[in-house]
Amino acid sequence: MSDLFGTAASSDSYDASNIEVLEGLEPVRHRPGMYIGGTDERALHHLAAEILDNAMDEAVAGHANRIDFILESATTLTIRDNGRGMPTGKHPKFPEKSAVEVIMTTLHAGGKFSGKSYATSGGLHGVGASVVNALSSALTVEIAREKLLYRQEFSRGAPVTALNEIGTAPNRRGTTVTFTPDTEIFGENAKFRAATLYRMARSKAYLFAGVEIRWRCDPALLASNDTVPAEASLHFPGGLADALNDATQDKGLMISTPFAELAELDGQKFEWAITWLDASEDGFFSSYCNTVPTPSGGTHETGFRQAIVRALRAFGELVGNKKAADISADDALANSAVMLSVFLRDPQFQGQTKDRLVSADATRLTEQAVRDRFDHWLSSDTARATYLLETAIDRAEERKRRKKEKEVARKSATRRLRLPGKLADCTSNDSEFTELFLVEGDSAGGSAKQARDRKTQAVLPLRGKILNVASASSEKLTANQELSDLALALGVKPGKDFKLDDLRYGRIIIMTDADVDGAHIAALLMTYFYREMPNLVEAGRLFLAQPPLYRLTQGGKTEYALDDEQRETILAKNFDKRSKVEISRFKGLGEMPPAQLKETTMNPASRRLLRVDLPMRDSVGADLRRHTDQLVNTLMGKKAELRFGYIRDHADDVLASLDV
Ligand code: 28F
Repeated sequence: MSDLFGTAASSDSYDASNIEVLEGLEPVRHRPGMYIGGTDERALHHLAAEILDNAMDEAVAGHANRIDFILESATTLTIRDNGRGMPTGKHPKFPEKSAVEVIMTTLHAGGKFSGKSYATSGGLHGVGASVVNALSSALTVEIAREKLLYRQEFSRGAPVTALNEIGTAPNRRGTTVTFTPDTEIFGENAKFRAATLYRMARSKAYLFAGVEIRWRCDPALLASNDTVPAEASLHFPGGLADALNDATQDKGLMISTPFAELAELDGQKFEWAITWLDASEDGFFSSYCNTVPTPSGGTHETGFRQAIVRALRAFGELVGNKKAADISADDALANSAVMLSVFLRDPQFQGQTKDRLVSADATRLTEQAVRDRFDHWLSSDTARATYLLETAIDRAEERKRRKKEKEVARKSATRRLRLPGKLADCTSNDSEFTELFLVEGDSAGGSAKQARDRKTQAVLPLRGKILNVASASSEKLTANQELSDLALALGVKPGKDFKLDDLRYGRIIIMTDADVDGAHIAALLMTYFYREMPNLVEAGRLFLAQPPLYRLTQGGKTEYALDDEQRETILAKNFDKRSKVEISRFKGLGEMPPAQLKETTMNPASRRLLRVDLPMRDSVGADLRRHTDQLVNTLMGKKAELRFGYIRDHADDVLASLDV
């Protein structure tokens, strides 16, 4: 994002022109939830985190090394850094306003996300100061800069004084923000909890060894709480290794010293600490980006996990342990306690509260930073490495055993369920990769059974017209043998007891003849699935096979066409006009030689499938179900006049699509 006047501002020679001003604060007070995720106690403490992030950014950028974090009372918090001090110059675009006022009263005011003033910052959080201001009944900013002391006061986002010079600051500098969250917004939740703030300050201090956070709290607020001191100096040169020891001090450990290091790659920083706990303990994975917690994980965690499991597998290979190849990241990290903190130049976050890192290069960079060092750590103590590896292998074996048991249970369950006799089942039990083809009539069923891959493809022939569930009574539905056989073959109960996990196949493929009857049966089946197993459709498990209608041959060359239109296109484009092209039309799938049915319609490597999806998904949003129900009733329901009306209204779309 370029600055307003195109002046190339380096990180230090910041001036007011770097501020991109985007919009006022009204929306923040109308919908605070959009900015801080709610107005509960958690959201209240988010205000403190925003201001602390700004102070931390100044420290991480190397301009501050101390932050004061003072809980004056349950409703007022002061945070101070000894950084450069917010810029006090006039903002060129608003000559009547100071840069401070612009930063504090406009949303997204701040060059932070343009990365000019800060090499790595909370980035998206860098716009927090104005949000805190809008949601505080009183907020004061004090700035010590260039030996002068300035102060400006605000209430609910609006300035109540100008930025006034109030004295001199001969030997200090930095920014102080004191604020009282607005009870109009937070109601009775507007009380800070000392323990929450203390943990927040301590967590930040662990994340950046270059800063000391001085905690102070009104003793009256500590009452019974003995884990929170009234005063503390929070400074951890040991970084995450200290943090991890602190977090696991009362847990049984599997190894004595954690694997903890800090690496710099491409000007960005990667710090981590991991240890493994006793099997009885629960592990955890705490990750951060630019000192901002990423509770929903993300690409940095992915990279870290890959490094650990790949290094363990490589160690296994080194010591000739063949089973090492089968361990997964979950096996390698089971019962582990991990802290991972990365500092990236331009982090990309996702999710409602932006708590998931999605920066693509973070995976590669984090893996690169960790992998070599973990290789080294493993080979520096092979007894410990072997212990870790064998524990991971035990987990992999356990996992495979459980999977086998589940498959055997499924197989026996379906045997108990007495599958319909006409179902030609597949041999694989891994429902993730198996498919059930629904075909009309026994002759098509015969060809399909010959053409299929017996390991992963099952075939269920259906006899004649399927009941139209959109117009049939529920008694007729339950009495219908075809449909109850279908549900039995799928291993599911239709209707409200439907569970996607019960499905015996990963995909259900409707493979009817490429003629009008086939299309009608497909429509009846889709109506059945939509009405009786909507989650199966929404989960994208229902497909339409695309059998060809024509075969075109000329000499040794053969092509297939789905319909008249494609036949014309292929004729025009792929065949030599000078000699005759033999065109034959397939009566039905039963007429098709199995080899061709396989190649054109069933083989995943060469076929094309149409996934059945709900219409208008993006245009109707939430009431998608209502719209779809209406459409299905119109097209398949009892009232023929609705159908005719729809066809009349949409006939020209159909004609247009046929290009007649
Ligand atoms: C208690 C909270 O907010 N500290 C801050 C600075 C320093 C600069 C700055 C802040 C618009 C957005 C660039 C000064 N001189 N503590 C804080 N310290 N903001 S907030 O600049 C604001 C600009 O990013 C600063 C030179 N460069 C930056």
